[in-house]
Amino acid sequence: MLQGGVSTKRDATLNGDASGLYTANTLSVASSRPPPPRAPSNPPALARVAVVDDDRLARDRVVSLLRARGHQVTAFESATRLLEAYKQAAFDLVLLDVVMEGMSGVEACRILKAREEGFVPVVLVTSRADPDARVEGLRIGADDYVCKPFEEEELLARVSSMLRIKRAFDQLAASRNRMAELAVLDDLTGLYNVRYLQQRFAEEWKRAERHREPLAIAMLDVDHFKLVNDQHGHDVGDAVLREVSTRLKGSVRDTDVVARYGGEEFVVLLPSTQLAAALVVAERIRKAIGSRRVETARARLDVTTSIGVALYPSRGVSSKDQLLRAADAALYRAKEEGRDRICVHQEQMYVFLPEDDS
Ligand code: GH3
Ligand code: MG
Ligand code: MG
Repeated sequence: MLQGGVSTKRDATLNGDASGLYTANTLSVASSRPPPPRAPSNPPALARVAVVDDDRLARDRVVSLLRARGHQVTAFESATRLLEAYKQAAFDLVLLDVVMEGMSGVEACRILKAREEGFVPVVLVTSRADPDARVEGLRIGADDYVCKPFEEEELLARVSSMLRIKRAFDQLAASRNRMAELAVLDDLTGLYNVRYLQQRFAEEWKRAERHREPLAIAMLDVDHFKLVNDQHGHDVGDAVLREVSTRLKGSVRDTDVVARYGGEEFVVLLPSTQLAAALVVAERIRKAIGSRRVETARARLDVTTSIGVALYPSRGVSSKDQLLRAADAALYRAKEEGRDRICVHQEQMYVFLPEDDS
């Protein structure tokens, strides 16, 4: 019987070399999803426009002008109403009358611009043509202004120009998000890269220490992978790594962190996970990769992995580097014990010799 209630199928032998490792070779199943991609937020060519004016005639004129151009227009009779609706609705442009009963357009603009939710252009529509009023509007963050009475073509031209800027801004924001995503992903497999792993590992370690929560780590290495490259070529090797990554990702929860550690080596961080649960996950991974042949363009291959598991807290593990080294030592032992198996670093120092599960 192993610690944490995981039962052995055959016998558990005390390992006399005090290495703190045991190996296992048992089974179970499950699945999960990779993190969802972030959707870009391009506004449609036809925009969602908010028109705010306390004068009904002036408001209706702008609304019908914009609707005639196909825009989706919502009209508000006061700045307060706009601000209430603004939390739920997403607008691509706001046209704000300046002189209104209650809250002025300038004040509403100041409030809108203080929110950091991407870029939504605000155009002030003002009957105050004096330069001071215009300067004040622009100073508090308005993006443009139109003087009343306005030419319809001028208003439409300013609306188009603002929407062009809005679209450019959103495209830039989307590609910046995509770049940030790519910066943390491994090119070949789409798993997290080492840089991201190190950052998350540091965070998860701090959290585990502070809240006295367990943190498990599994380190995997594909067995005899060099043979795959040698016998079938590097591109088949790459395809195998991609398929291994897919099966690996499909075997863990969304909250677990799966990274390519280098070459054919992978690391899974399992936050808030005790030893018994970590073993179940490791076994699920081993089975997901090894129980079905990997199909590539030129070959169907049997692929197996060796997995080292370590847990914080456990004896001899008082830093995150020690936790990583413990998993690495356990992986090394799994290789030594014959590959296609799990080895666990723990204080009881058991070597587990499982029943043949084929
Ligand atoms: P073991 O069971 O002891 O792990 O044996 P192994 O052959 O898997 O280990 P070894 O470290 O000798 O070989 C790893 C091989 O992985 C060698 C290297 O060329 C290959 N490799 C590393 N990165 C990539 C990659 O991105 N694509 C491909 N196709 N091969 C890679
Ligand atoms: Mg290997
Ligand atoms: Mg290796």
